Amino acid sequence: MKKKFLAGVAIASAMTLFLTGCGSGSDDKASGSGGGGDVIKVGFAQTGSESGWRSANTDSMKKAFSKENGFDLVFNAADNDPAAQIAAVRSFINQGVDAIVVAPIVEDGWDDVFKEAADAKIPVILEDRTVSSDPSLYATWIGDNFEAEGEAAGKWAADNVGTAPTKMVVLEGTTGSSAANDRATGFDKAIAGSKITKIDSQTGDFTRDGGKKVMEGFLQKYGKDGIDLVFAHNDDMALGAIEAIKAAGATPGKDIKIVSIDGVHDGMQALADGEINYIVECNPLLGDDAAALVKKVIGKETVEKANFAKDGAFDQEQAKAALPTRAY
Ligand code: GZL
Repeated sequence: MKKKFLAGVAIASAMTLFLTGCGSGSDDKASGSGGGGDVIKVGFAQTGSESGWRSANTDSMKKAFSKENGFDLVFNAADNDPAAQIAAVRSFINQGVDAIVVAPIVEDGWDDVFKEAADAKIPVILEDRTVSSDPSLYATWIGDNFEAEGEAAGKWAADNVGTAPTKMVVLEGTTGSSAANDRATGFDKAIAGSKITKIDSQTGDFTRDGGKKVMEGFLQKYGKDGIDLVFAHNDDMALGAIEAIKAAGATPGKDIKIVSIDGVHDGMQALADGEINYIVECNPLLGDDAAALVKKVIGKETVEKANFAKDGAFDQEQAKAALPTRAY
């Protein structure tokens, strides 16, 4: 995780404890709608529908923020457009929701609209990615440890491929997103000292089509014999890269090895089929925990500033064993 984010967490936790104890903005909301079993109106600003991970995350959130669970959900998917996502949050403020949940597409640019939410006494809860704003501007965050995911992927690459000179290309996630930034940080730390050389790196925006197009460009530039390893920031881009590698007459997972992050069904299937070599999981099923956090914040209970989901990792044999019972 970003050092600033974690540093802020330490400071803000104390502030959170203080604010919650002394009545944060949500108290006013709690005395109105949302407290004491009333329906809680929540605006959820989702990134869009860019990947299999995102679909699983949206399903999890919609199931958790249901009428049966005491919520009235206003959902917006911003089609991976940061300006549209900020506009959606502003719209939630104008609608007078009780709480706002955001899966921020990018880290920067949130200060103003979060301050508007604070002025309207509407708590902001972050889900999935993080932001560079001061932690005092949001009540809490729940998600996965992206830097640890990158480090686990890099350690696998260093231990299993980087023992011999290795030419690697990287398919980066959305530019400016904490998931892309932190995975890159963790991975680069883990491969330091190995024989892996990063020869190129470009964003595929977390989409299958983006990964395919960027990989096609790398193959044109370096040739199928000029690339030994692909690090994909998510499975969807890895799946696009597989299509490009096959079209170039090479065998993914053998001629060109692939390490990826997410663990979505199609990625795990490709891993089990030997077309991907290793996947570090990023759990998208955050809905129940996010809903519980919203209820705590509305009810002025003390919450941790950072709440981490648990992630696993899989090689090809482990994927075969896990596939039949995977929840997504
Ligand atoms: C990670 C999430 C990323 C996934 C991608 O928590 O933000 O965004 O890794 C998704 O698949 O598009």
